Amino acid sequence: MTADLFESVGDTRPSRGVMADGAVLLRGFAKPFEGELLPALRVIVKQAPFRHLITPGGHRMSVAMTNCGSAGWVSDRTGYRYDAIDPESKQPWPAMPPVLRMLAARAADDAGFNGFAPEACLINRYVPGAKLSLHQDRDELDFAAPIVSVSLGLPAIFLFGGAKRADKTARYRLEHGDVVVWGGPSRLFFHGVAPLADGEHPVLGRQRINLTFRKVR
Ligand code: MD6
Ligand code: FE
Repeated sequence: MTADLFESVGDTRPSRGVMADGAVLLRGFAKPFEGELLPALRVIVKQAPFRHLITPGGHRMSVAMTNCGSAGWVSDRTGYRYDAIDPESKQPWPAMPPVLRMLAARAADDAGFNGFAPEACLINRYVPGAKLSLHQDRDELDFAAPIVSVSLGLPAIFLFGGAKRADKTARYRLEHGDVVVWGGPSRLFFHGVAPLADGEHPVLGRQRINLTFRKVR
């Protein structure tokens, strides 16, 4: 039922909705930052190109990833971890641009999490068909801090469950500029992204970019 409140119907979308205790959807929150955000992302991706990581189980992820900030999320045969060094370039990840830091902090603030200072920004790139299986975000040391998630480009269906993997999932359509702030009681809830539907976004073309900001330490 709740999910229906956030379906995109013309321009009647509410600007804000509660997905669960601790999880808030801020429609279009990133739009005012777009002009600075997209050029900043292009610079990062030039320095640290998208790559398909291998899971500990040996599967190649369909989502391509990179990072900026003082730590980046990586996966390989040995497991998941945060690393200050990009394993491809052997260099530190690109610094987090002030516009990204500010967007994340303002969104968190708006959702009631004051003083959010992310160390890592994981940048995910989906092409049509790419998906993210149901998972929990639990590689961070500090679960008191929220995660701020920014969606850009093609819309995606975000699957949002509960504390147990088997819990029923709600579906939210996340569009260009939408921000989800997620913490507190739902910080460890299972979630994923359904296979991306094909389409052409006027600004980003045939892809979806998602940024997740995390406090790691
Ligand atoms: C995505 N997001 O939207 C993947 N995790 O592409 C996530 O896995 C995620 O959006 C934790 C909190 C918010 C998220
Ligand atoms: Fe996640």
